[in-house]
Amino acid sequence: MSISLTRYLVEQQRAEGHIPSELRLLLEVVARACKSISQAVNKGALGDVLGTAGSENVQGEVQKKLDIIANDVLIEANEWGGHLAAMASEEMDTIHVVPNRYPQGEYLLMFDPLDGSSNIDVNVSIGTIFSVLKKTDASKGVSEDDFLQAGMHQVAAGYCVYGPQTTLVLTVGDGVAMFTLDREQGSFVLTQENVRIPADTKEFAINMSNMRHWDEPVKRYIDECLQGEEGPRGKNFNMRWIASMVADVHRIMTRGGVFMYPWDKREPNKPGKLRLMYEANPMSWLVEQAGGTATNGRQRILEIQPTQLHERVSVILGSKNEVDRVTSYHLKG
Ligand code: AHM
Ligand code: MG
Repeated sequence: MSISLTRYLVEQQRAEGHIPSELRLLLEVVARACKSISQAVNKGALGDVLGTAGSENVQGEVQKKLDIIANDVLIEANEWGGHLAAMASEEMDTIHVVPNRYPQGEYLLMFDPLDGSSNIDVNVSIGTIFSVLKKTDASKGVSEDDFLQAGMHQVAAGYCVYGPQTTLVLTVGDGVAMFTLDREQGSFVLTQENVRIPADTKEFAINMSNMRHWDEPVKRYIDECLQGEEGPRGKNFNMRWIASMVADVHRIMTRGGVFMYPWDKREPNKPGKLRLMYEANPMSWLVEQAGGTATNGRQRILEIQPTQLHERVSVILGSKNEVDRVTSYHLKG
């Protein structure tokens, strides 16, 4: 008998006490929004959803039509339910406070509505990443400061990958569960529980074209992998790079591996390319919940105290023994 996302969440709420009803509602609404986004993604050229929108986001990146569509879907789905105080997104300069006409809840939702945007027009996997926090002071109005909590305070995190299948991957702090969208039923069905990332791997993911800009510890690690059986690692490695963090992390969730988007010398003043609050934090929590590790090379990502909504971070995550190795190379250097 198949278990729907709704049933899984109700059972979590009942048996484990992990999910208050407001959070359950929030997660169901996010899942519903992901279904709509999946539909828009699937239409492609037939739905006039490909190409650029002719605008830039706060980080100076050109926005694709689907970036904006996905952002709007998530905002519209979530603002009226009474479970949220505010939302923040890669595609919005500042936070979106729930309008006065709707009741305000205590939760804060952050998302990268469409991750891996460069893959949209070429029909390669993309995804949505989300992270949920709770306001620390329920008696005050919501502001951007409420969002600036370290990742270890997340109460839920997940992503939805729009690939050959649409798969929602979720944690509420009790391990990681995967749900596959059954398009005939219109619902997400539980397809894997207790997802575990093996501690060892022979696969790494990094954008090799940036090699000349990397820092020494990253160069050393990749160089040792490339030497294969004849090198210090004594085994051959395989490489993958999808240019969509969601798809790369999903592969790691499924069969292990290490993913890196490290700091590099192209823009030395930026700590990295990926964003801490709505990319690195949710992915790091999911990875840790599946037995993996996530650091910025020196520190556990979930312990980083954010100072800005859109701040960036260096990311090394996945199979524990590999991430520990890369981290140790940084700490020794
Ligand atoms: P986006 O959120 O604007 O799509 O950018 C983030 C993406 C990640 O999904 C992916 O790992 C990385 O950027 C790819 O970068 P690059 O094009 O440098 O390979
Ligand atoms: Mg992104």
